[in-house]
Amino acid sequence: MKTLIAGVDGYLGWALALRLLSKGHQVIGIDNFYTRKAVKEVGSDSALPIGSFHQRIRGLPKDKMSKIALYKADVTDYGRLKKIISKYRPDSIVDFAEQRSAPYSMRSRETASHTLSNNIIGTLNFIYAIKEINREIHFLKMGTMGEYGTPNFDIPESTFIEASINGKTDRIITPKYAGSWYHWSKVYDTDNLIFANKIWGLTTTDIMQGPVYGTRTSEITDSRLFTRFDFDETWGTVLNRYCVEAVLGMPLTPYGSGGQTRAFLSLEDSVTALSLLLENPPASGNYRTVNQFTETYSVLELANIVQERASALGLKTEIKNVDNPRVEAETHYYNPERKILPGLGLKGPTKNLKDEIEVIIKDLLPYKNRLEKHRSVIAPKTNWRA
Ligand code: USQ
Repeated sequence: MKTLIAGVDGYLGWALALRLLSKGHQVIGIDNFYTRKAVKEVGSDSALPIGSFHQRIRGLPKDKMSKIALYKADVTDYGRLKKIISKYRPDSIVDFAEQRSAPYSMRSRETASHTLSNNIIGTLNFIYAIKEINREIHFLKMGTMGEYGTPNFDIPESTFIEASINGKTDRIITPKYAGSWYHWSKVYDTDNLIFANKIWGLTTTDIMQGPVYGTRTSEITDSRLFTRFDFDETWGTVLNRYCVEAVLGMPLTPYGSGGQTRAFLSLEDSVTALSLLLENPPASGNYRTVNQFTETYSVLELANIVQERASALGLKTEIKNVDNPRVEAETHYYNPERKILPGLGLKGPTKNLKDEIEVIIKDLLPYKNRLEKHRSVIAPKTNWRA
């Protein structure tokens, strides 16, 4: 299989490239290296050191090195994107090349505008490139569980649901109610993909993924192969942040009362899920919605688990609920459906959450001094209400 990964330099992009290469697939990677720059701009850095992209490729075994090509390219540059896709004519395209931070999107009009234009236009460019070059390319688009918000109904793993309004029944797109401009940008992408599927029959998998945690996959066996790992308030996600806080002896920071429940999965399970979806595309011309996660937890439950694991490793950690900078429900129903990935073989978490947390903390400990330099970027500053 020949797969183009947009955003190949990112947390998931690099880990997926390693997985596909290890399965003998060919990878064409593109990236504009925006995340590296944006993380530096907030005064932070990846907790785990990563080389330049070319250094990373040179660290691969020779047989894998020859199976990956890299292009510095921006997905909003349609001409360049189309040229690369035309040159390689991949079987599948994975799109991670989106501004991925909710807090960044909420900082100002400019960051909201950048998020919406980068994400929506990037996806539109892929839609047009696939339509023009080869409509059989399977497009695997990274959406988010956050598209749905936290509704008081089970979140179905289906694009449409039947609804009755004033006594009349019809099929409607499953309702979405996102919680940041970032999450809304993914809702708009979803609508555009559903429409492109309707008019041109593009074969699409739209992945509704929850927050990912972890430092390792089966391919990340030594530090030269590390993927990036962010922990600052803008670019880090909750469980990865807690692990850094534990390593630094800082209090763990559930926002508000901590009852916010989300659908989590490990980096290992994320790349397993992604490769299963790539190797098992929907029937030609179909659009498929997948809820990608393995377990649900509230952010307070996770803080308790990290505290306990950290303590087993000799790290004393407090939990300190902080004023919630976001506008979100802290007590709510949450029950997303999960059938497609278990049907393909990803039944539950491959590794126990507690063990994974221990692996993350052990991977971070050698870099404690590096993390110390960035202590000040951990506390939340971006306020949704401001
Ligand atoms: N949270 C805390 N403490 C923290 C950080 C976050 O309690 O120190 C809470 C947030 O208030 C929120 C939850 O944890 O309720 C998740 O926040 P997050 O920062 O881990 O994740 P989020 O902003 O939702 O976005 C992340 C990724 C995004 C992905 C999304 C999946 O950055 O790219 O799409 O997770 S989901 O959350 O399901 O929408």
